[in-house]
Amino acid sequence: MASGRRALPNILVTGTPGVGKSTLCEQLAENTGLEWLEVGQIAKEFECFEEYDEVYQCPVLDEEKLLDEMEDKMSEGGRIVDYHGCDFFPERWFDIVFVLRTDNKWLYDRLVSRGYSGKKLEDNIQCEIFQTILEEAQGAYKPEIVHELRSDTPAEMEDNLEKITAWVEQWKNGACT
Ligand code: DAT
Repeated sequence: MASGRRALPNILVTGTPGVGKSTLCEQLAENTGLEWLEVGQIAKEFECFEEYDEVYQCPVLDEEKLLDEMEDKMSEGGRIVDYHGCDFFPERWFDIVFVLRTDNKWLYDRLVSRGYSGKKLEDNIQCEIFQTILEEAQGAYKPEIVHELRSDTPAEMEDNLEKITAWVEQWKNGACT
């Protein structure tokens, strides 16, 4: 067992919008008792925004302010974080990183039903085609803690949930390094 290991792990779930991060995290928090930190909610609550991006129709995140707001909880451990980017978080925060991946034939419909259109829709589809977030995660964290998971179907979502829940249980029992 590594020295200085947290009693409860911190987990990052990342991937293109629509791949299933929040659906997975909500159930994972329920299964494991870990606290799910919704980055979007924290950003809103503490007003961690700089300006408004007209093209993407969303406010631009003030990353430094957000990280300051999250630091105490992340240092404690036992948190699940989901976000569609991952390289601005401190590497030391996470014990394991999951990158959810979805085939575009599914992702397109999910994003359209969320109201995405035009450039925002196309850019997010391209982001998934070019596996941008996977490469971002692989560049920001040690390869052995980065895991790519398919999230095309409800069965795959269930399987991912079971595997991650089992991993957390092992950690709680001191079996992971
Ligand atoms: P994200 O948080 O990555 O933006 P989400 O959890 O909000 O994604 O999911 C977007 C939509 O897609 C939501 O209606 C649930 C559905 N979905 C997510 N993962 C799925 C999967 N593996 N199989 C079927 N539907 C899925």
